[in-house]
Amino acid sequence: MALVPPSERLEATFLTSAPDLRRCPAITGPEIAFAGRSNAGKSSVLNRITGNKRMAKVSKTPGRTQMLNFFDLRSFNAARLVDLPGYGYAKAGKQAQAAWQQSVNEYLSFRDSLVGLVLVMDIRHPNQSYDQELLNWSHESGLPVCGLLNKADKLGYSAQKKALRAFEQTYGEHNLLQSQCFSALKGTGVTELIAILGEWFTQANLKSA
Ligand SMILES: Nc1nc2c(ncn2[C@@H]2O[C@H](COP(=O)(O)OP(=O)(O)O)[C@@H](O)[C@H]2O)c(=O)[nH]1
Ligand SMILES: [Mg+2]
Repeated sequence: MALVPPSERLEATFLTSAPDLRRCPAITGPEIAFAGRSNAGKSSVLNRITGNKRMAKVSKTPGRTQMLNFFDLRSFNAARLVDLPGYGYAKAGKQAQAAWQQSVNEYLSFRDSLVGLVLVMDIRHPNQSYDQELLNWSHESGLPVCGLLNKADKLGYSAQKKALRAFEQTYGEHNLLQSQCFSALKGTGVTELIAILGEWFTQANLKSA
């Protein structure tokens, strides 16, 4: 994968992993969380926007994939990206999945620093059941969310637009939802996603000032 130009990435360094909300690091600033089904390409998206291979490595390290992983952002003062454990991993037992759900739900419900959620989906089959739950929940709780239709390179241009429109129509009422086609492989949508994250961080800083 080619490196993206500096203006098209967010410099980030791994801070720590936490198994649950109680063991998350002390809050220093706004956080944006990344969620998605296992294999939707969450690690690849994070790697692409940070241009940092080590980041994706952390996101893929066995053990850490079931943790909440925190990354400090250089570009925004005291801001962080949080990689949530991927859901629907078939090989994880029922007990592991339940523990996952609990830690993610607690983080999303009670982490005061959370200012936005990026939901990574495969553009060929977006809006699966837990995606729907997260999207409905973010609507009800007033949390800005970006529905990222990843692996756009797997479809032709018009099929991408069609998938995007269908997804947007499903959530027409959700006024805090932005949708974006993305390709971690090709870099499609990187500038747009970084702009959305920047907007959320800026709004958070204005509120806290
Ligand atoms: N064609 C294509 N493949 C992708 C893209 N993003 C991720 N993948 C592939 O999808 C698989 C899962 O990616 P990964 O980032 O590990 O997914 P995660 O489980 O959600 O973290 C890997 O084989 C990636 O190479 C993309 O934008 N386009
Ligand atoms: Mg991953």
